[in-house]
Parts: sequence; C-alpha cells; structure tokens
Amino acid sequence: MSGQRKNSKENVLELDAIVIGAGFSGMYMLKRLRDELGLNTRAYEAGNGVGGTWYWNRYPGARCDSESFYYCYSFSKELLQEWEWSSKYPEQPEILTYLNHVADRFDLRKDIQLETRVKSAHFNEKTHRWEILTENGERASAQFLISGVGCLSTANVPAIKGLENFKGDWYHTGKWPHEGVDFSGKRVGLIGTGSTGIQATPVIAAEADHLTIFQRTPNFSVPARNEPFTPTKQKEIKANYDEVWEKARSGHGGFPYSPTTRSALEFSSNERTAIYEDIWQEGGFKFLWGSFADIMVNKEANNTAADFIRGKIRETVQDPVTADKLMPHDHPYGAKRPPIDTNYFETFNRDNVSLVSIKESPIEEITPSGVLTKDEEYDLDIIVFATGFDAMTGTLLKIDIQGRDGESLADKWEAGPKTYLGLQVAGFPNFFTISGPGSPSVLSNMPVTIEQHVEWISDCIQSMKKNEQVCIEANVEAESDWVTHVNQIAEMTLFWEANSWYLGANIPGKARIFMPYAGGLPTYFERCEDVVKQGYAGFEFSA
Ligand code: NA7
Repeated sequence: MSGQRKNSKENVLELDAIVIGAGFSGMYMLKRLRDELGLNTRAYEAGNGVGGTWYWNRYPGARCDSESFYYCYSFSKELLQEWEWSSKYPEQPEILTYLNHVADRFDLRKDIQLETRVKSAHFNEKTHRWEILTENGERASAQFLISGVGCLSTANVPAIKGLENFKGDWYHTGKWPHEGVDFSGKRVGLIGTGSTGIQATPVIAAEADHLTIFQRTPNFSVPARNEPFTPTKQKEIKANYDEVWEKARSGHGGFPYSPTTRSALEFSSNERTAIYEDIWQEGGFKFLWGSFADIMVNKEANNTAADFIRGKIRETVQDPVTADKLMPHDHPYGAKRPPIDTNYFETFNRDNVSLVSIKESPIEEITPSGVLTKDEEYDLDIIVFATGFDAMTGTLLKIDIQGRDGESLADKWEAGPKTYLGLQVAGFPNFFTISGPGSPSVLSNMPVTIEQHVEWISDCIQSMKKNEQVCIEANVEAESDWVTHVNQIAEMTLFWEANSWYLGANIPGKARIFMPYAGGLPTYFERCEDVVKQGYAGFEFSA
C-alpha cells in the first residue's frame, strides 16, 4: 500500500480518505482523491478482486443491459480509445476484464485492500474523523468516508421453510461460485423472473436436463438483439465519443439516445405499432426510454407499450396456457426494472422447460428432494435463486455506521432512507454516498451517474481543503425537502404502481419509500451544480 501512516500506539492506520468498495464507483473515487487531490486514500473491498457487482454476479447469461460503448468510464479519453468491446452487450467476464484493466492501467491496486469487509464506521466528534473497523480486526481512521458499496449487492435469499434440508445444491445469482456450476444432466429449479432470471433462463435451459421456472410475477421483457461490435462500428464510435457522452449526460437516463418528446397517444394505432415494431427490432432499453416520452407518466400511453409486448409474448410462445401465465398484468411496463433478454420467451417452447405460477400455487416449502408447491412437488438437483437484492440500502445498513451523538444510520433510516441529493446524510459529517438513495442511480446508465457523483464529491473536498474547512454536513431541512421532492417526483410517474425493489417492496418488513430520483439526469445534475454555485446550499461547513 502506498505512503500510509500507522499510529503505532493504537495500531490505527491514519488516512485522509477511506473508500468502501472497489467497483465502478470505488475505483474512480480512489483515483480522483489520490491522483487529483493527493489524498492518502485506501479502498476496502470485500471481494477477492475488483469489480463490485461484476465480480459477484457470475451467473450464466449475466451481461450488461446498457450498450458496451457507453457502459464504461468516460473520464479518460485514452482509455476510451484503447479499449475494444467485443459486442453490443458484453458478458460479465468481459466487463470484469475491463475493470481489472482499469485497476492496472491507473495503478489502483496498491491502494485497494481486498478480502476486507468494513464492519463498522463511527464518527469521532472530538477528532472529526471516521474510525473504521474491518471484519479482519484492522482499524483505520480518516477525515472522509465515502461509500461505493453499490445499489445491488446484498443478496435476497427468501426465507422459505426447509431450505436447510435440501439435499441438492442451491445458489443465489448474486453470489455465484467462481468455478461455475455444471447443469448438464441436472433437474434445475429457478426462482425469480426479474432481469437476472430472464437472462439466466435460456442459458440454463440449453444445458440442463430440465428447467422449471417458478414465477411469482410475470414480467415484461424486450429483446436485446446482441451482436458483435464490428471494427467499423468501433471506429465510428471512437471518432464521435465526445458527442456520445454529451448526449448521454443530457439524456433522461444517461443513454445517448436522441431525445423524444412525442406522445404515444398522438399516433393512430397502426402508426404506433409500426414505431414500436421498429424499436423492438432494434432492441434494448430504447423501447422504454426512446420510443415515446409519456410511457412512464401516462397510464394510457403505457398500456399501448404493454399491449404491444403482450402481443409479442402471445406470438412467440407456442403453448397458449404457458403464454397466458407469462402475460404481465399487474403492473405498468417499466414500473419494475425492465429486463432485456436474448430468447427468453422463445425458451418456453423447449421440451425441457416448464413454468410454474407460484402466484396460483405458492411454494409451501423446500423439501430434501425439491420444491413443494400447494399443488405439486418438483424433484430437483439444483435450485437457483434469482430473487434479487436488498437494494439501495441493504449493504450500507449491514455496516454499523454511527454519526454524531452515536446515532446509527440503521435507526435514522428505519422509516426509509433520508439523504440530501443522494450524496450526504444529516448527522453524518464528511460521509458521502456514491449513488445513494435519493440519487438517479438505478434509474440511469450507472457509469454516467457514478462519474458525476465522484466528481462532485472530489470537487467538494478540494474546495474544503482550499477553504480550510474540516467538516461538511447536510442540514436537516435540506435533507427533508429533498426526500419530499424525490417522492413527489416519483408520484408523478407510474413507478408507484408496482411492488418493486425501487420501493423496497421485495423485502418483507422494509419501509416502503421510493428510493431513486426519477426526475432525470439533466434536472438532477443542474440541481447539484446550482447547490455548488450557491456556496453549497443545504450543507453546513465547520472550520
Ligand atoms: P429482481 O428484479 O428483484 O427480481 C427478483 C425476482 O425474484 C422477481 O421475479 C421476484 O418476484 C422474485 N422473488 C423475490 N422474492 C421471491 C420470493 N420470496 N418467492 C418467489 N419469488 C421471489 O432481481 P434481479 O436480480 O432479477 O435484478 C436486480 C437488478 O440487477 C436488475 O434490476 C438489474 O439492475 C441488475 P416479484 O416480482 O417480486 O413478485
């Protein structure tokens, strides 16, 4: 580790800044603080390698739903020119290779401590420093503490009776074994049909003897239309990268699509269908974010998209009973995180795939030999839980974080997370959250919003150093106004009409509050800049 001081009496490592996590967020934060600000910084990472989400999520079929050429860092023009993506939607190993390349290229590894989970972080009001303790028993302290723990990193394994008695093997997709899982000749059960289950289904089906999918909520999905990234396409993009990023940063969700203002209701049914068909053939998130401007704010407009997708399911799935079961009906399209897929619905035409609706016939228990639903027992060798995450707050709250007066973050967030701009929490000075609740995060192409957060935080710390300020802290009123604003914006959309993890609805007992900021990147970025221009309005500094 480079140039770090140890207080030998206490055996506490003294740093300027501590970053938690070495994924997209943590690595860029470390680079900025160390290389631009010259701060003595260390990143602590629980995994045995860098990459965060892309280190853990190694399940079959794992790939990114944003296109490769804009699901990457933009901070280095050289990196953008050097790196070659193989396809439109790269698989997990390729993204992990990219992140490892970033770690090497910018010499980050010497300041990343792997296999080290932060157990607690307490703010010491006398020294104005954060004191952390790792699960390995190491101690460190720093003026600044920055969380880059990611939004989707605490696996949700449902508490189903009897799991401990299952004689076969079971896995959660977010904690996939590094050596992989051999499905050949196996009877596999997959629980969960979110983005992950939808990506994994065709790949497992192609290998397993039989795949049974246990579906609680039928989901909408749009084809990805993955294809190789040709040298001509690479060249064209690399020549126009400035424009790509300009478009991405000014797009609602951080995607470089040309903005659309048209309403789905302006067109005749035939015209609208033709537009949807074109975008369906193109594939990807553009179906939601680049087709019509009102899909997420107007139920009638949303129904036109939902009906189109339901029509595609009916057309694709040969068995009408299975098609009926797959038909999403209880939430607007896009109100749950919209998956994109490669042959998901087509997979139900295979002889070795069956679908069980656990809405109609709930799982009663896991037996030693498989899954018992209300109506039937399914014998299985392997169970795959594609049941998602305790999103946005789960990982932070697993750490014992205490701010002023020993107040714990878990207590403060009991009724739902409270932040100012998703960046800071009142009562927790000098603690920053990259992609925290209240920021656009999961509603965006993440690298774009991560870079904005990292740069805002490092500029803020730089300004503090220049002005000899020791602490920055969001004030309670600004925080409370921001939480209200985030919820008001969400109420203007259709996001409220689904039991989604955006609302914490997937975790029993979790407070139901809309966590990401749905107002779009341009509005959010402008707000962050205005706050700075107004002398960090809503924050208080102490010298
Ligand atoms: P998601 O989107 O949270 O999906 C989880 C799926 O698992 C979803 O179909 C859930 O059904 C189902 N689920 C969750 N708990 C249970 C229980 N207890 N019983 C049965 N089924 C259950 O997670 P993903 O991993 O697919 O995606 C997470 C994000 O990763 C994704 O959005 C991308 O950003 C990448 P439900 O819909 O709740 O009825």
